[in-house]
Order: sequence, then structure tokens, then C-alpha cells
Amino acid sequence: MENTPQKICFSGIQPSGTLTLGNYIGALRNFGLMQDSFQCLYCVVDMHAITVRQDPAALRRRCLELTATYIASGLDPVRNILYCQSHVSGHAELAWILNCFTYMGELQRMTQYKDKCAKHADNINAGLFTYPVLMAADILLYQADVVPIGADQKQHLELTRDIAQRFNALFGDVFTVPEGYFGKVGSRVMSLQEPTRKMSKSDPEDTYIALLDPPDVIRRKIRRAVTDSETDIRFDPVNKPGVSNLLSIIAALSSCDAEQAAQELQGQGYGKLKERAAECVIETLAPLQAEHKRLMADKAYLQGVLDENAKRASQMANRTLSKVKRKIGFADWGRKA
Ligand code: ATP
Ligand code: LTN
Repeated sequence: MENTPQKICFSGIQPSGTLTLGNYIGALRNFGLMQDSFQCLYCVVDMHAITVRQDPAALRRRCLELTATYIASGLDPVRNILYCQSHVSGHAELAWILNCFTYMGELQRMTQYKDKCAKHADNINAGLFTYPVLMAADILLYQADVVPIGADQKQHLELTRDIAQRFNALFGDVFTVPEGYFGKVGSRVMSLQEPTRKMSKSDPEDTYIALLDPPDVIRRKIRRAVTDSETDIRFDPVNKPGVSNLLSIIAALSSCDAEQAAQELQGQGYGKLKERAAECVIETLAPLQAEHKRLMADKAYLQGVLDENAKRASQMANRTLSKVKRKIGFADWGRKA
């Protein structure tokens, strides 16, 4: 088995705000599960983030914060390649090429695009439209086998697979066709105020739990979470979305399933349900928060991690990129770039 190349895992998170419990349960904590069996690349996707307006200083700061969050959540910065998207020019290069193999109709169907257009009606830019092609480039550039993501990214991953297969059908086996990895519970954590919508870091503060929220804030936000006018605790996402969301959070953080959590709390009232959910969240986040604080005090270390890993990522990216360019017929006679 010595010469079997290690399989590749790729994922990314946008530095577009404070990470939420949704990002953690749906994506981040699954990243850590992969590190023993795959060569993992975890990217700070700042190029995706600028599809909506960002304050430059805040974006720069959040890039380091997200790197610290990656490490604080347990991702080993030596074994895994933790890096920043804009540091590896191959992402932009491959995205342009793949744009020419993606149809307008495919992009028009993307629900995230439609949602973002509704949210940012004053800035419907072309980047927002071609966002999924950049995501496909991220993944295909590294020949990723598996991509851990939340349920909201399923459609984008399907498109990535379609683009890869289309390209391969034309030019031979250039890209690995990736599979998504979705956790058993919690692949869609809902907003605390509107439990039929996903929890999102670009929504108002009281709708989400931020990974760095202190315990009293977490308790307060969960206490105010929207439930319903009944009293029974049961897992029924259609009729009881608020209660079911809290049950799913408990389940995701305490390795039981949501029905079991409901049974345990039966007859104890919504107050108790919320208390239990808050305790699970606080307990899970405490070590991450402490480590995050420690890491943020050493910016030079974080910058060093990103610098070093951008080099490793670039090398991998360039291998795919050279092959792609050769296949599509870009003039090349062994010249140096
Ligand atoms: P924004 O709100 O700025 O669009 P986002 O949090 O939806 O950001 P990302 O930061 O790019 O988007 O998400 C990173 C990862 O977290 C993705 O894999 C995404 O599927 C996952 N994720 C985001 N929100 C949730 C959620 N509410 N439940 C589960 N997973 C989520
Ligand atoms: N589109 C994702 C973030 C993202 C991503 C990726 C996830 C960008 N590139 C590559 C997995 C793999 C989002 O909006 N949540």
C-alpha cells in the first residue's frame, strides 16, 4: 500500500463574518474527521467573500481569524494545508477556463445565487453569478476526492461534478469527480429567529450563535429562540421547526439522535430544552474559544502558516493547471512562465 497516493479532501469557508454554529456543525467539525485518512486542504475563500461588499481591513483581519478558528477547532496546521485562496493564483486561472465550460442556464438555476440577489439587490455583480464556477475550480484544482460541506452547498457540488465530467468527456481523465460529505446530523442548522431558514453569518446577530459568543450571550440567544405555542417536545421539522432545530443542535453536539434527545426531555418544557441546548453549545465551544484567543495573540505564527501552506497548495495546483492548459491547446513549448 506504500505507493498508493493519498486521497484528497478539500473544503473552504468564506471570511465573510464571524463563523456560526451552523458553519461549525455543518462543516468545520467534519473537517477534523478527515485529517487521518486524507491529505486535506482547507481554504480561507476570500475571493468568494468579495462577491458581496467587504470592508478591506475587516476582510484582512478575518482571514487570520478564520485561520485561527481552523486550528482551534483541531485542524493540525502541519498535516493539513491551511491557506488563503487569493495567495494561490491557480484558483482564478482555472475558474476562467471552467467559465467557458459552464452554461448560463446552469448558473441561473443556483438557489444561493437567487437568495444572494434578493439580499443584495443593489450589487448583483457577475462574480455572484459565476461564484459556483470558482468553487468548482477550488475543488478540481486539487483533484479532490471528497468535499465536506453543509446541505446548502449540495447544488454547487453537483455542478462541480457536471463540469468535471463534461471536461473529462472532451479531454480525457483530467479531473477527479468529487463526492460530497455531509454529516449525519446538523448539515442544515436553522436560524434561531426564523427556523425555516438556514442559520447564516450574514444575517442579523440574534439569528445565529457565533463561535466566539460568550456563555451568557449563547444562553440569551437560545432562550429567545423562536419555538411554537405548544408544549410537547418532539422532533418534527415540518410542524415544529424551532423545537426540532434545538433538538438537532443537541443531537449534533452530544452524539445522540434528535428523537432520543426529544425522549429524554419529554414533559420537561421548552425552558429545559433551551437550557440543555445552551449547555451543549457552551461546553463544545469553550475549548475552541480558549485556543482561538491564544492563537490570535500570535499573528506572526498564523501568517507563517498561511505563507508556508500557500507554497504547498500552489505546487499541487500547478500540476493540474499545466495539464488543463495543455489539454485545451494553450500554446506551450516548455517555456517558463
Ligand atoms: P454567508 O452567510 O456569508 O453566505 P455561509 O456561512 O452561508 O456564509 P460559508 O462561510 O461559505 O457560507 O460556509 C462554510 C460552510 O458552512 C459550508 O460548507 C456551508 O455549507 C456550511 N454552512 C453554512 N451555514 C450552515 C448551516 N446553517 N448549517 C449547516 N452548515 C452550514
Ligand atoms: N461556496 C461555499 C464556500 C466554498 C467552498 C469551496 C466549499 C468556496 N469554495 C470549495 C467547499 C469547497 C459556501 O458558500 N459555503
